[in-house]
Amino acid sequence: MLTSKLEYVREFESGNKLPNFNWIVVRIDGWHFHKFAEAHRFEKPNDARALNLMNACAACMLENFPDILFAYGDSDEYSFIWREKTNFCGRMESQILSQSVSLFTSAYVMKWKEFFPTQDLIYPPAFDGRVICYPKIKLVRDYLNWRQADCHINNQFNTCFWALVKSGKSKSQAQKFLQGTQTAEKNRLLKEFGIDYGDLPAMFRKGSCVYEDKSSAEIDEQKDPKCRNVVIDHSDIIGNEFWNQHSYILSDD
Ligand code: DGT
Ligand code: MG
Ligand code: MG
Repeated sequence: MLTSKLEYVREFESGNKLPNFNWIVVRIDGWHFHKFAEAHRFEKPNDARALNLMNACAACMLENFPDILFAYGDSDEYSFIWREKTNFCGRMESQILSQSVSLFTSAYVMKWKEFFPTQDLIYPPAFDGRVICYPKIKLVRDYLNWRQADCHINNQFNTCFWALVKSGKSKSQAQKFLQGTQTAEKNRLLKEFGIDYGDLPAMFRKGSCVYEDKSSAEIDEQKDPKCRNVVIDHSDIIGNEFWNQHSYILSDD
């Protein structure tokens, strides 16, 4: 009796159902990771342990959420592309977002020791998240192009910045020195420090892609058919080659 009388409070709940026939992108980003990276002694400008941990969390997302088709990440961020026709959580934005952020964060904490065996996790990391809907596949491709281009620009800048700082310049001098420089000038500068930009690990230059590999999946009768063959690589996703070779990823029906 009492509960039915009180149920009217439910009507105050607001929910946002994401529009049908839209690809859903969830982007997660580390909260104040400049501070978190410092506190946990991340190597500069790229800490392979931290990036591999992010990649393992992204793989965990694909293993747990079958409607995620593709993920791309670099630095402290990851973007997840959900099937256009997903009906996960009835397409309710707050549920998709909160489940994504909470699973990613708990995986980050659970897997920490595996990637940082000699560094304690000294305070709880947090991630923010946002949802973006794209009605056309071209927009999804352009979104991914934008994130990979951003990874390149940031990585090239950071590599130059830390090379200058290591050579004795102050942080503000290094910042000033790099102001307005173009890609070719930055590459020349790195050469002077004995760094060939193209030789840096692809994970630093290109970021990471996580997806289900259906092309080479061998039929393993022991394996649960629901279990996805999730792979991580550092492909160039701006060109068409990757998408021509993996056309099944985004053409999912
Ligand atoms: P936010 O996202 O507004 O809460 O603030 P931040 O500090 O997370 O800034 P953001 O997301 O724009 O930039 C990522 C920060 O994370 C950047 O300041 C450096 C840090 N970071 C990410 N990956 C690495 C790494 O591999 N090594 C080091 N040293 N720092 C990293
Ligand atoms: Mg951040
Ligand atoms: Mg970030």
